[in-house]
Amino acid sequence: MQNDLFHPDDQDQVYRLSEDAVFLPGFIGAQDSELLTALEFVLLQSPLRYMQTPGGKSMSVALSSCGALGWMSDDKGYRYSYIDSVTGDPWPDMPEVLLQLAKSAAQRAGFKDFIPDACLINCYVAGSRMSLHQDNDEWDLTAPIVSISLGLPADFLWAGFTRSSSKQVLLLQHGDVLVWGGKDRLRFHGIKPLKEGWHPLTGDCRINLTFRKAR
Ligand code: MD3
Ligand code: FE
Repeated sequence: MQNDLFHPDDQDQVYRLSEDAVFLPGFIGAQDSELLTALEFVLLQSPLRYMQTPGGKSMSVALSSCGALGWMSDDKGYRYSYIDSVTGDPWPDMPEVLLQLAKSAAQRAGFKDFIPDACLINCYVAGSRMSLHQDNDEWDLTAPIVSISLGLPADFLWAGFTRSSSKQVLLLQHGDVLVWGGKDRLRFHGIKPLKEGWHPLTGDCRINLTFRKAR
């Protein structure tokens, strides 16, 4: 029988994937519903939308943002903007519960004083995928990226520093957090096509939040 008194909660586990990459399974814990409620309010102001790649293809992941800066893609390329081009307004404020979780995850992973100015919201349904890429649209590549997974599970692929480097797979589940900084900030990564399913809090989708210092 498992010794419950001395068995650490899932929430306290810290796995180092690489020198500057940390996996915090279940880090979100019981704050999940509060977080999703805050997110619903954000998405009422800047709804999820399917963006076009610079090459003119529709992305299979629906996107929005909150915080001072939001990420966008169109025929002119990828960039951060202070204005949501769909609403013509600034992006919604980053809810305090999201900001504090991102800061505490960064702290837990050993990155002090992380102050994100952008939170990208990715929404996956069955079949949605994100092909292998690097995140390099940010001004300050010394700041880490904190990612929170919610809802349906997905296979996350992470590789080295070239597209053809060998890949590892990590199953990301509801409440899991990843932090990528320092030497690991420019690793190639992606998400395999989402499998059909149902999650009590998000229904038929997976939501991923990534907190960044864009400027
Ligand atoms: C590794 N999102 O929005 S999160 C993205 O699950 C993105 O939606 C994926 O890749 C998703 O750009 C993966 C995990 C993640 C985020 C940023 C990283 C891994 C990273 C930056 C550098 C290296
Ligand atoms: Fe990415």
